[in-house]
Amino acid sequence: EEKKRLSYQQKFEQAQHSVSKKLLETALAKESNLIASADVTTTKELLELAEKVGPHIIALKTHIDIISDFDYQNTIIPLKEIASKHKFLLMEDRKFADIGNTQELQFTSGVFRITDWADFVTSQVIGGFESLDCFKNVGVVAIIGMSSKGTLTSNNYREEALKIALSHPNVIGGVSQNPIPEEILLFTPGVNLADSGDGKGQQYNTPEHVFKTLHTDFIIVGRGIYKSENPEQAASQYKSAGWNAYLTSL
Ligand code: BMP
Repeated sequence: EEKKRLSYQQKFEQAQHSVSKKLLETALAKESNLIASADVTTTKELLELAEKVGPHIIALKTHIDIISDFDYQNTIIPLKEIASKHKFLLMEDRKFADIGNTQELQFTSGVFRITDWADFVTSQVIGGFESLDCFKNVGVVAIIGMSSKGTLTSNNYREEALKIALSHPNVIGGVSQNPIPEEILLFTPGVNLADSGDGKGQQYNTPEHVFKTLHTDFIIVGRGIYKSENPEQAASQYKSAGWNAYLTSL
């Protein structure tokens, strides 16, 4: 018989970090484990997408540095309003990958001032344990393994990366295509119901696959939603597929 996973309720009860609690609470309230990746390049597209998918998601993942007309007042302030209206969190997929001092500057300064608005951020752990100390007020999702063909995140790399992730108090979870210990949350991108790849190295799995084989907690879907003719409907479909796959894996 297959090993049972912990439920969101059980994970909520054992969670230490306020952002983990918030994510799990939101998942239970909205019956969703869907994170939409908003890889669009204008403020208008970002806000329109957030408004459409908002009711179905627990978090919106941004690559804020691809927004060509970024402006704190016109991009972040309305985005935060939409997030609070539809009750989802903001996940900035910055993938920090430097020494602690530089990451701290990248996190707090420049035009993006990520520290002022992101609920949680992604970071590589290549800079070592102390490089994560600067992310005090947010949750960190550590990049353990990548979804792309030929990634250097080998077994050995993932093992070492996990040691840092599991021991650092700022870390709430990991991004991976492999199972990770249940003490931290598992975020899995590379999820698409229609495609198996994108011709640029991305490799896709279905929600069923990642819940069954990885016991993932949250699926991250980009083009499956924002490139769809009807992103609102696509978000609703991925939400149902993800939630049903979670229930089946219990
Ligand atoms: P899409 O579903 O369109 O392939 O988008 C996937 C998103 O997840 C992108 O924003 C990408 O940066 C991110 N991502 C990924 O695809 N694989 C990883 O291993 C880590 C990621 O953050």
